[in-house]
Amino acid sequence: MLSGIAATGKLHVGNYVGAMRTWATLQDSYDNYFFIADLHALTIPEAVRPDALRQRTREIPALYIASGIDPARSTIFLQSHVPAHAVLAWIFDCLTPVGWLARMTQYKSKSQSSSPSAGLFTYPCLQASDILLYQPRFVPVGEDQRQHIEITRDIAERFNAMFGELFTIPDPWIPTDGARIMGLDDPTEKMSKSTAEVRSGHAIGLLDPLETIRKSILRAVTDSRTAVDREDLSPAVNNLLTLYQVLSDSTRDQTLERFHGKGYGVLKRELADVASEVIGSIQGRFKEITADPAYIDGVLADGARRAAAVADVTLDRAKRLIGLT
Ligand code: AQP
Repeated sequence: MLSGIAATGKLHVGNYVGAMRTWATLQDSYDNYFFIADLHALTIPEAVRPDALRQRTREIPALYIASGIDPARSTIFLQSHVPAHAVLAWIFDCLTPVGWLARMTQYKSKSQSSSPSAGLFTYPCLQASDILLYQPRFVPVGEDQRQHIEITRDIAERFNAMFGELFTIPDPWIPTDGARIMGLDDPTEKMSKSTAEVRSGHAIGLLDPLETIRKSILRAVTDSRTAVDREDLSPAVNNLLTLYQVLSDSTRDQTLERFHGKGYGVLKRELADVASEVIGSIQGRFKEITADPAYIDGVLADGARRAAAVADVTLDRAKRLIGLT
């Protein structure tokens, strides 16, 4: 199993429930690789702040561990520490039709501003490389990553057909609930790290002060009604209910029964309580983990060694098949 998170901003509750929480739950059943996609953080150069990037590449692995990922059972590493990612990405750049990349919704939405970089266009090839080097069967991700897994499968199949069977074709593993958490300030937009950088009240940051988290939830957009109606949920109220459900480990039915007919204020207060409890305990573990800065460096160095041992073998096989010796 393999997955990762781009070091593009502060991690939020969507990253936790859509991805990290699933990783922690599944980690006992697989051989796991979880990376921090620092190279993907460079695709919009105007947004790169070197000091912040350096800080994130320490903060994110600490949050992985604080969220329950155990470095003894799962390999945690930085993408840029394993050079095979960039080499296989180039091979994939050369065999991926431009039309496949032009269809990617992330490129279409993020290329609207200024002059898009070549990296923003070709990053799906790097992501395919990130995944296929480890030959995973599953990639646990949120709903927004479905298209990326599809292009990864297409690239793997194209390579296998052109040069010989090498890559395992991975399946996405998308949680049934919480796979697409929406912004608290706009339920039509996915909660996102980069939006949170420019809009306060958009996201619930995993490292935000608990008081800020509570305020953001209490101020979350709802709709023109005042109470929960399980037969007629607006996207905003549905988003708050989903967050409550996953953070409290309840079922959909339990959540709907609990809040049906109750005012939005009650839902928000109870969500704020459960979010503070879950995120508060992640923050407590984060504090312990980061008390010794050498600890994370050690985890990343060990992770890079373990990851490279697998990635280099796959890269070597790909190079041989394609004629690079
Ligand atoms: N809102 C979300 N709800 C559920 N899952 C989500 N994920 C992201 N946002 C949500 C999942 O988190 C993992 C890491 O995402 P990523 O950083 O690789 O890319 P992203 O999906 O583009 O995340 P962001 O937060 O929206 O970042 P920016 O702002 O940089 O684009 C993935 O498994 C993703 O599905």
